[in-house]
Amino acid sequence: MKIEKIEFIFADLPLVRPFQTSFSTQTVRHLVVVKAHTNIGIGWSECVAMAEPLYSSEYLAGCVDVIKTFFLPALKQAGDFQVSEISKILGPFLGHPMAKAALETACLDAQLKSEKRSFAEFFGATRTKVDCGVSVGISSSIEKLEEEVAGYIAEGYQRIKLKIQPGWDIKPVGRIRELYPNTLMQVDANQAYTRADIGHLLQLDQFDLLLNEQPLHEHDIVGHAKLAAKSKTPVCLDESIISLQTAQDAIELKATSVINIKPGRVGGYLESRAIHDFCKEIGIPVWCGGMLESGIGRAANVALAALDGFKLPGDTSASNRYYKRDITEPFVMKNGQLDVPKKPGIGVDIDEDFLNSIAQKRDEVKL
Ligand code: SMG
Ligand code: MG
Repeated sequence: MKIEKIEFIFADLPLVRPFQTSFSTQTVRHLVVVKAHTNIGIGWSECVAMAEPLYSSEYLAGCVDVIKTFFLPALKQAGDFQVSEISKILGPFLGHPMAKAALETACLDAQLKSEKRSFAEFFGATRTKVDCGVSVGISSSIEKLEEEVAGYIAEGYQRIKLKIQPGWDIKPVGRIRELYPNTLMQVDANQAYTRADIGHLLQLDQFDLLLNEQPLHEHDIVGHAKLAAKSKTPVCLDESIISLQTAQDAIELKATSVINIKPGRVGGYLESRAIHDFCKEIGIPVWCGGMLESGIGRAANVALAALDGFKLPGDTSASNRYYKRDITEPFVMKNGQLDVPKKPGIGVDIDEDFLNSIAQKRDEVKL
């Protein structure tokens, strides 16, 4: 295939409630939607980076810049390429997995639409529905947290992930565990602790959690291994895993026994599938993470989560957990599950009128 033009649509989607993590409070999802015009048709994706480099070193404006300045000229020079060749063509450019993923996904959508195949079919998905978990932000009080969690439980979410940080951990987690003794629960600190906190983190073992996600700095693989050696709660890496290689290394070093796969963080869906395949082979459970995606990214994530090795409910929540109105048809949860899109490509339609109505800025590159 060949890319003829890429449009970047910058748009803001307000969240239904603020989402506080150990590194920020978001009230709006700043989106960059990518519309790729190719010789075989149009493909869509969204870039999952945040507006600021707080979750990882990438940020939206930087992603658009690296795509325009380096990735598109390299793809143009490559001539006719296959989607499976994109990561190799872009390989000389270090880092920037979220930017690479955005470009690869838009091309994959165009290709699969032209072949009338869905993402799920292309991945080799074995399920038609996926189990939903929900990620619950840090609250202003334990009472507010109880209220929010009660709402999600009533809606049918199958797993609760509590965001934690120093000063907001043992007490809130203990209270939610007390209220819901049988609910699947896990925690995520987004790197807010250090090795000096290992003793403190071991107190989480009393709550029978599914996993403890990325408690330490993304580069502290040895620290995670030290924690894992002492902890009954499985350690799960998120930010540290940026490729199949880093997943293999972290597993070998016993720093992680569960992996959160986020396609943007690892450079795309093809690398995600490779991590899934490797983990399935060696019996490491994986689950699908989230970056507050709009329906565009959610559709592809749900298709990925339908693969066999995704053993735990993902941060694949219903659209209404995030947005009053989405830029695609909404994902609606039924019995704690979302349907895997069946239509070609990402399998959802973009509401371009609505997207245009919330667009703040546009950029385009003709090749
Ligand atoms: O998409 O439901 C979602 C958010 C899930 O907690 C979530 N994501 O570290 O796993 C994580 C965070 C990263 C994004 S926070 C802005
Ligand atoms: Mg995480």
